Amino acid sequence: MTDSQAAAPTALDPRPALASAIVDTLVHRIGKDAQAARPHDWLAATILTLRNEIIERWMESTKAAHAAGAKRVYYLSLEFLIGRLLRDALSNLRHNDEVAAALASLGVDLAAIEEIEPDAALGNGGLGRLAACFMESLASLDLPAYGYGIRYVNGMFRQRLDDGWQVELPENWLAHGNPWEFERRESAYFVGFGGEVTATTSGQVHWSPIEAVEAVAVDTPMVGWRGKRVNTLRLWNARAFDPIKLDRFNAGDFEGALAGQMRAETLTRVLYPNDSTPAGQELRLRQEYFFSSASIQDIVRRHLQYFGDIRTLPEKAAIQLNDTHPAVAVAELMRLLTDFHELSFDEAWEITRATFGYTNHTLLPEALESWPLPLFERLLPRHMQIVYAINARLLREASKVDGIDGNAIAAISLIDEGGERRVRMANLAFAGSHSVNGVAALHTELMKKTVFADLHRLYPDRINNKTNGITPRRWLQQCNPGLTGLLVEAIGEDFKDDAARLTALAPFANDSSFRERFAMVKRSNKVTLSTYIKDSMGLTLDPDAIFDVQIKRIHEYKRQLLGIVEAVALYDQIRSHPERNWTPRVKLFAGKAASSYHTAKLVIKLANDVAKRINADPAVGDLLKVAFVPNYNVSLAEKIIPAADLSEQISTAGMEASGTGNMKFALNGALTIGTLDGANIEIKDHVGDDNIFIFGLTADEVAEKRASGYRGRQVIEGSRELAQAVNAIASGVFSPDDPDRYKGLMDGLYEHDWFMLAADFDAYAAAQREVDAKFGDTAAWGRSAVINVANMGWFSSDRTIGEYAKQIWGVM
Ligand code: CBF
Repeated sequence: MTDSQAAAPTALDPRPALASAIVDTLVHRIGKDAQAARPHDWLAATILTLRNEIIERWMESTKAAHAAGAKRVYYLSLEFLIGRLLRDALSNLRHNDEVAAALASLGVDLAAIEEIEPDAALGNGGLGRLAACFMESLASLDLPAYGYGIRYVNGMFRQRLDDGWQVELPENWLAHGNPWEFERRESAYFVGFGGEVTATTSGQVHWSPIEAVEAVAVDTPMVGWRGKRVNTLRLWNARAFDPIKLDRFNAGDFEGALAGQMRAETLTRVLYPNDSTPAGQELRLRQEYFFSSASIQDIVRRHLQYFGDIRTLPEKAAIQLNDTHPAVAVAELMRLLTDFHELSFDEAWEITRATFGYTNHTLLPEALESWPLPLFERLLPRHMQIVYAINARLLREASKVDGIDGNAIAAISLIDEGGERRVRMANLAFAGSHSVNGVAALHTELMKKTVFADLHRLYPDRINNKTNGITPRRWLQQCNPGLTGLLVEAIGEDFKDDAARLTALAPFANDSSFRERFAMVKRSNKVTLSTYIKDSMGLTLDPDAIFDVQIKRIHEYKRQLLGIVEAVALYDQIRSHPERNWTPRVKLFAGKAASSYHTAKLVIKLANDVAKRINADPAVGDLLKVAFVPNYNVSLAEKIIPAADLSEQISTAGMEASGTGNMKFALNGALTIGTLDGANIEIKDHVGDDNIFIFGLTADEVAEKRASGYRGRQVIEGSRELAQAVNAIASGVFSPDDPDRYKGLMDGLYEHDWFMLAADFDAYAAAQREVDAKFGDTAAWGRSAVINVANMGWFSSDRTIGEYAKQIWGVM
């Protein structure tokens, strides 16, 4: 397809009138003239003008799906990390140049206003960003779909570093309003909590909640590539039914009069409240039920409106549970089918199972949600009954299968009976779905062998793999226009419509003049990033150094600590052997730690302490620089990834389900240094062993070591480099103001080393020296970088969504 086949002209045309359309919007919608307008006004006016076209396409998409009686996909996710939307929409509608020119004619810089758009951070990390990539791919593949989630008033916190310590500040993405969203007051649902359940003699069950809130839909259009389709992201807002109790207000009890509204608003106030307190846990379960219930009611309402018969739900609706957060939706659909539509339990169960699919995103025990049974029962008494009924049926089925013994029954049960009784949401999601998928090949195999081993024995056909993907629109075309332009020159436009066509680039890996231009694009991206870091952090970077990047949530299993300890060891080596031909290196870290995760916060502080000392040491100069870039979010990732040479994907093998950052870096021509974990394995298979640096223990070896009672001490004492680095950190070399600050952290490596940092250290350091050598060989590095780009098309989320669509949802 060529540009002339881009989005057909509609509301924005005739194009020369675009500038006056924007001014008209500014005057009539924002209430300002061009002289008085501030940058935020221009941003809103631009979005509102562009939105006119989007709305028309949105309506067409909805009508077409209706006319065709199409099956719809419903993606339920507690997180949608959508980031900024203007550049995404402009680029997908191919209006970048016209809008930039129109704004320029008004003296407004498009890039500058794009930069002030708030980063919608309605998610924590990979799972939420995946949901955003999936929404974009669903629209790009022209599949009718709705995303359902929560409209958090404060998304993921803003991270500030105070003397290297993380400080969490509220993220106020709605401060200037949100021109993308549409409140749908008519799509509002009653969501109840607590109370009691009664049954009539005829068996009719009635739940009378003691408390209720109204869930009100707020819709955001999700524009697909070339504007082919526009789907809906429907986020729920909570409202009290009775926002103000006038009698109490008039009696002078102002707080009491507004308490209901406050309580309702708390539900959608903040993303993932700190759930370490009982009050926080309860809020989290309330959030999960709130959005699941509203979404299921909305899906059932739409189905009945369009198709009339609830029994045909699985033919017309595929509901995907993004992890266990919406798992209570299984019980909610059962409740609606049995209590309101009067289906038998068996029939309701058939329909439910045929409608739901469940994606598991982690095997970490702390992320496999379970709720204390008394809490679940108190908040959701009817659902508790349904969970018991499902469990009885499940355990009956299990007891008929050969080889399923008492232990297996206990593991399959929806109720964890070991210690405090808890409701297991992963088991509920598994039992209530016809498909259960993992997000990378290794992760899926480990699901079968570990957490779901017994459920897998019971339902051997249910678990399947769908390796994650990323949208190449945002993660190549939008974030890296330089590379995109070069690719178009080399292989034409086809790859924009089908990322698999990137393979056409492979022969260019051997073309030295192409490699030179490729290197120039990378260098220019590095200069841009260096300017950003200079402006925001005051640190000067050498764009000719290797940019070695680890950006992701801070977690022990992701092993930022391994990267830091290796930086300390390298620092030591450079000082001890200044005569060696060191490859200049910039080590960049960024990421947020959960507010209650003290070790992760200490790792951030350590990275900053190490950076402070190394960056000030004239003995290393430009040979080594370390920076922890604050407030990691989608927009920052869009700046850093195109500038990276080396992508750090160094999790303890078996612990990262997939990773998606790994895909974004490789697509932008960075080489990966990584373990055989998650999707790194499939990246290695696609780019080839010579174009990736793999090191360390395998998942099986990690499991064996743990089982054999491994401790880090012996390894540390046997590795001079590691021992020196660990001892320097432990003894306060990097924390002279508080010499014991990292003693406990380092003692942990000696005593248990659960994450195998010591065990993998030497292999990691050796791989880094291979990196140095290869980076020094410009031709070899360039060849590998080009081969990476050429082979990353498979990791497009279009491929992933295509697999879900065909194999799980039956919509392709
Ligand atoms: O599947 C998407 C991502 O999800 C996580 O971020 C998660 O929250 N469980 C995993 O940790 C990632 O490995 C995975 O890529």
